[in-house]
Amino acid sequence: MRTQVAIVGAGPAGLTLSQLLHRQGIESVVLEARDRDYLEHRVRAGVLEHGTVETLCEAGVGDRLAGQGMRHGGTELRFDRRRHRIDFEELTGRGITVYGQQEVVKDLIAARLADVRFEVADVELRDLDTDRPRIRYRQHGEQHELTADLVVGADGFHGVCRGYLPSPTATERGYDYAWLGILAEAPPSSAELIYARHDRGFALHSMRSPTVTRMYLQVPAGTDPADWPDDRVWAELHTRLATDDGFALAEGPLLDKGVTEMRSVVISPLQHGRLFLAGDAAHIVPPTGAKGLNLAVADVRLLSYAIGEFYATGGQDSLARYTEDALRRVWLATHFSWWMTTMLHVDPAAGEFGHRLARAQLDYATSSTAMATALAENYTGLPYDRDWFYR
Ligand code: FAS
Ligand code: PHB
Repeated sequence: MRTQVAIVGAGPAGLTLSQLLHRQGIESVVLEARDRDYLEHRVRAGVLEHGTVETLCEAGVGDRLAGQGMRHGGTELRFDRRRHRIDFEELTGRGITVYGQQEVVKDLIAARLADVRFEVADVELRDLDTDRPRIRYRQHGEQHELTADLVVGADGFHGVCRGYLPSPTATERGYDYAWLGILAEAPPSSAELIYARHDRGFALHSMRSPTVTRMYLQVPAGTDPADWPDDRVWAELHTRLATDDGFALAEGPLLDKGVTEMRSVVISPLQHGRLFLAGDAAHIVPPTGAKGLNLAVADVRLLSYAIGEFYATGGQDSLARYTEDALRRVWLATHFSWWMTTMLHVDPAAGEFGHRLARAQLDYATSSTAMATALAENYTGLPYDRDWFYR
């Protein structure tokens, strides 16, 4: 088989790129290890930056998002049992949209179904340093080979494509804590997200629909979800989210429970010959700033500009500078994710000095318009237009 762009991975990065290229008349084939049902039910991110929403709508896959996505004009920081709203609209003129990652993936698969190969295995990349790279893979027991002009590794942090970079560096930082996430069949108890710092740890109240709430608790790294029976989860959420003005948290049956480890990793370079990495294959961030999914979309928006130029003019300058252009935004998002994480989580290793610094940042972010604007600008999303990327 032959195509113009071969993409490994049908997550948000791979599927969004395939759709953006399709809208430019550029062919692609997406190779995916899992089956469609798994991808469309994997519970992950929930917050879309304004740029991500714009990108999906411009790409022609925003109809359900426009109808079902929940638009938020702000968020709440909660500490000392008191509420502090950060008004995104007033500070930046923009908001965010809450719409589950699995819904984004459903919309993209529906648009790209003819060009996605599910349940592939043994993906191997070949001839990346030539102008005819090849991908060998197996599907349903048969061996296949796909030739292309370009290969994009969008296969997530545990994928194989990063392994084809000759000598990448990984700049990283670990955290001594993780998130226990639950999905509950309960109406959200707040119209907007609540980020709470309590002496016992961080808690986040998010949502997926008017009847489904998504919440997280800071737990020690390596926590086993089995150690957190439902009643213990609810008791801890009530404690950490309590306010003096009587906040009431609605309970309901749990639909999902899992632990997400927290790490920051940035790979460099993001390319080798005709191979380009995007999304979690290239970087991961702690979920506190809601940047993972949005960074993946920003990467492929940038790649779609460079690939479009390659096919329109034959020029390869933008492809050659992809790493430099992508990592500028990746490090801004990595910094914001680190700042939100250290400000809102109780880190035993940080001691009293670290605790006081975190409290000072919360006090400043909720009393200074300048600092609140910095938070709002990062949270709702940095610009995503071509000029900003190539500034
Ligand atoms: P993905 O990992 O989504 O997709 C990669 C795809 O490649 C997968 O479908 C995989 O099956 C496939 N693949 C892997 N190896 C392959 C191979 N060898 N051959 C073919 N296909 C292969 N982000 C947030 O912003 N907020 C959150 O709350 C949040 N929660 C998360 C919870 C969990 C448990 C995890 C793991 C991540 C979470 N993230 C969150 C981050 C997450 O949303 C990612 O940023 C997002 O999925 C990145 O998208 P992709 O880069 O497309 O990678
Ligand atoms: C979610 O709804 O899953 C979510 C929201 C905000 C975050 C992380 C996760 O910062």
